[in-house]
Order: sequence, then C-alpha cells, then structure tokens
Amino acid sequence: MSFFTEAQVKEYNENGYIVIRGLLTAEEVCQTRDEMKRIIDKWYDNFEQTGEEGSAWEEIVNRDPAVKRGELTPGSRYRAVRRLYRMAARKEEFFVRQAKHEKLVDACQKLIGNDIRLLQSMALLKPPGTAEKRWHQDNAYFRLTPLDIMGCWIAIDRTFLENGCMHVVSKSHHAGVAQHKVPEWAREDQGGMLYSLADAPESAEVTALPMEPGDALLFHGALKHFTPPNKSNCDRYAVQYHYAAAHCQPTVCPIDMENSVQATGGSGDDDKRHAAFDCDPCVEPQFWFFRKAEMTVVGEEQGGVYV
Ligand SMILES: O=C(O)CCC(=O)C(=O)O
Repeated sequence: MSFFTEAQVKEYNENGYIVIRGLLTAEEVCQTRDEMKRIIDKWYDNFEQTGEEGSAWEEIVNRDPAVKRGELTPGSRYRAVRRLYRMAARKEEFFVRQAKHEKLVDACQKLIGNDIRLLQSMALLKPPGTAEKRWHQDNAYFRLTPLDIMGCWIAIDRTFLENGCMHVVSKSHHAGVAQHKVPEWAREDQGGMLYSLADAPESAEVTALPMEPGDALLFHGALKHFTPPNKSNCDRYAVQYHYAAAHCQPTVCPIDMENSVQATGGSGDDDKRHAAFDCDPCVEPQFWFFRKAEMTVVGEEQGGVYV
C-alpha cells in the first residue's frame, strides 16, 4: 500500500526531513509507553534479584550515569533510565512490529531503497532535569556509504521547547557529515552520548519541531539535529528507529573496527587492510556504536551484519 506521496519525497530530499503528523494512533502511543515501562520493570526485577547489569553496550536498559554512580536518586525507576537499546534485536515483539510499520516501510522504500535493514531501535526517555543531546549527524556514528539512511523519531509524549523537542538544521544533509568529537570536559562514562559536531550550528539556522504524541520526524542520516535539556516537570518519551538500504557498506577499515564498541576481532596484514578501505577520517572509532543491523525489514536475510 502507498502512503508516502511524491510531494513528501520531494520535501524530504530538499530539506533532509519531514514531520508526519499522527503516524501512530492514540492507542499505539499508549501501548508504546506501556511497553517501554514493561521492559524497564523486567530489567529492574532481574537486577534486584541477581545484581546483574550486563555490559554497557549489550545492556538494553541504559541508566543515567549519575544514577549508576549513586550521585542521583530519581523519584522512580523509570526516571532513572535514559534509553532503551536494541529492542528489536532482543526480539521484543511489540517493537519488532512497530519497526515494520507499513507507513515506515513505505517511506523507507521511497526514500532509501527497496531492501531495508533496521540499523537500530531505541527508546529515548529524557526525564525532567536531564541534559541536552548535543548537535550531531547520525552517520557520524554509523559510518556507512552511500548515505541511504533514514531516522524515524516518534514523539510518545507531547514534545515542546522546554521538555527537549527535536531541533534540526534544514538542508544540512546536502553537505555530508562534518567533524565530530567528544568534548574535552566529558567523563569517560559519557563519551558516546557526548560525541557531537565539533562546530554547533548558528541559532539562525535552527528549526525547532514541537510535536504531538504519535507524530514522527523522518530525517536523513546526515541531517544536523539536537534536543535541548528537559527543563520542564514533564517526561519526554520518544522512540527512534534507523533504517539503512541493504546496499550500504562500512567506510572504515577493520583495524579501526577492532577498537570499536562492537569489536569482532580480525587478522592479517594491517597496512593492506587499511589500504582496502576509505579511512578518512579515521577518528575516534570507539564511538562507532551501531555497526550491526538489528534485523532485515525487507529483503533477503544476510545475518544483518555489515562488517
Ligand atoms: O531524543 C533525543 O533527545 C535525541 C535523540 C537523538 O538525536 C539520537 O539519539 O541520535
């Protein structure tokens, strides 16, 4: 079935993003929030019984580093959590189905390619008092080429300036991915979260995108975007999926991958292996988190692994 129009394709290609109002129904929005809380409850119950947390990368529930360090005691377990990761890869059925939402698949096929992989599924909780997500472009993390990559950020709560709605720089995707780095003042346990554009955009270039629950932002893998701190008393739940066309390939060499979070190891002559890849810029590979697709959305199963 066709949902996404030619006019929407044009708008996305020109601006690097488009907001789809009411992608999810009110009922789907409530179910999404319930599912997020169910996963958090499941994780906490296990944590309280066993004391097991899992490794930083493999962990589905990502708590605020200040909570982990015992420096912050939030009002509830939900407010301790900043993100859920890889729900689809972990076969959480609700999120597997949502990632394959027919409107999203239609948009993906019109925007990035016929065969589609889910690069990542994520829930973003941003409780009151939490910090900004600094300016970045998602392909600075993925490092895939060509740039047939689309993000979909869905508001579960009403999002507005004070609780940290999405902000974008329209048309910024045309210039490709600019330099990213971790600020010098970052703590070691914050590096991945703070990896961001070396030069933040001027405020005159920025568009704020307040959204209602169920609205979705579809955005290009090189679009500059950011969310400000949550200065309100309200929660700001969102879910996010990233899709890549099945023909996308890594642009970095295996040696750098070996230093990355998802290192799989490797062998052979380092110089030759470097030479076989476009290694420019070979910087901070430890922040290239999301190199394994979580699942195939459309097309042949290939294990969903890029590297
Ligand atoms: O939801 C947010 O606050 C920011 C999400 C985002 O841009 C990201 O995870 O890349």
